[in-house]
Amino acid sequence: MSSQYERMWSELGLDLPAHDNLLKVLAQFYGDIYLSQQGRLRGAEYLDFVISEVHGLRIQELCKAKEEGKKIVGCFCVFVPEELVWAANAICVGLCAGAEIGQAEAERVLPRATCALIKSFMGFKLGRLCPFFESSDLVVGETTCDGKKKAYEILGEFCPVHVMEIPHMKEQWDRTMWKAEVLRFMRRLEVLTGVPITKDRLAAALRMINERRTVLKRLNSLRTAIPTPISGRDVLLVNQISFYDDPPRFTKKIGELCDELQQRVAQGKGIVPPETPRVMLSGCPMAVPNWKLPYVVESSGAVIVGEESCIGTRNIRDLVAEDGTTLDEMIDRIVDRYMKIDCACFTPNQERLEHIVQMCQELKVNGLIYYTLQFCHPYAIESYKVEKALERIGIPVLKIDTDYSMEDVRILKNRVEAFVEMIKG
Ligand code: BJ8
Repeated sequence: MSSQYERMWSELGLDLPAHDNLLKVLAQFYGDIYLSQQGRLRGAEYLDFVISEVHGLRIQELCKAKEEGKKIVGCFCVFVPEELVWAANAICVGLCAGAEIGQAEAERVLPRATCALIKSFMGFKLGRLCPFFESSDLVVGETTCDGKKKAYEILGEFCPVHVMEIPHMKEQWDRTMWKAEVLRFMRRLEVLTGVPITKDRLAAALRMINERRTVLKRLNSLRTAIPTPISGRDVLLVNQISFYDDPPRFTKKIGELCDELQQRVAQGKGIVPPETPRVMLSGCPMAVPNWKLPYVVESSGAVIVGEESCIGTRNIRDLVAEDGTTLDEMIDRIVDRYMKIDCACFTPNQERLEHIVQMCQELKVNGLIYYTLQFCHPYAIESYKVEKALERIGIPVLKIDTDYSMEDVRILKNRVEAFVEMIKG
């Protein structure tokens, strides 16, 4: 792929030798974790293709769109109302934040004791390694956790950044503030693109993103079957790709994959034997290519049947109601939908506990693995309440606190294997 796209990457200003290295490592990692799986679906070819072309064909599409006058808006958080981005005729993309990359550059501007996700996006930017970043005309940050909030101030020295203030409680006042923030974001997008967000444009964007969320809901509901018809690794990948690929294409392809899954379920076929322990992951988001823990879990005799995470159920649980008839009503529907997000940055955050309990029951899990990135206080501290809530319904919990390095794989594997043995019963 390198030679074919080298000119484009160089025009985007990427550090070509370092980027080449990254692609090589990624290809090897993907081969080991994904292509080695037995009994994958035909529909997984789409996933393999998107990943193999994620810095190639997709970037080419973005460059072409830019030539035609479109703007690219990059973001990191599911709190950013992407419907507005599409309604302003811009393209919304998730930015790379899931690899241990550009560490030295990142640690020049950030303390070492910063969560891996933040260090990763800073490293991708300062190391000039992410073509999505380099294509972005605007990066949208948010005041979710303190680490991100302060890191965006620094990131703003290297690219245009718009920071959205995120409420941390769910009182009426918080909703009022959030609506003001949504409107401020809308105006920023209109200035960026020169395209006014009209009622019709917004209605079309709401429909498009709702359709994408709906197909992901269908996927999640199909995997509740026993035996589960698809690996957790593949579902994580589907969720990760949903942040990069063109939404209508993604919806169509995942719809086809679901048709195939439906047949599997009807035939009682699974990706693993029916007695395989079913595990749910919960906690910090796993941005692409963070596949370490899912790989460890699924190579230790368990199967992942759910992800209580932003790159998982949190991003698809709620749709934006499409019954708004005026622009203001539509904005209200967006505001309400995003206020339902139960990120650990909220206090109190009882809904999250209820959602986790509900998911564990619906997915018939044998155990939950609570995953945090080191130095992520919101998720690490909330684990106390999650553990207690699950104790009440008899679901065992294993807590894993890690980063993006591969150094602890052996230790993680030992711990996960012991947990899987225990939940087998
Ligand atoms: S809505 S989970 S995507 S903020 S892992 S950077 S919280 S220290 S990522 Fe998130 Fe939005 Fe919430 Fe979801 Fe901070 Fe924790 Fe790091 Fe985190």
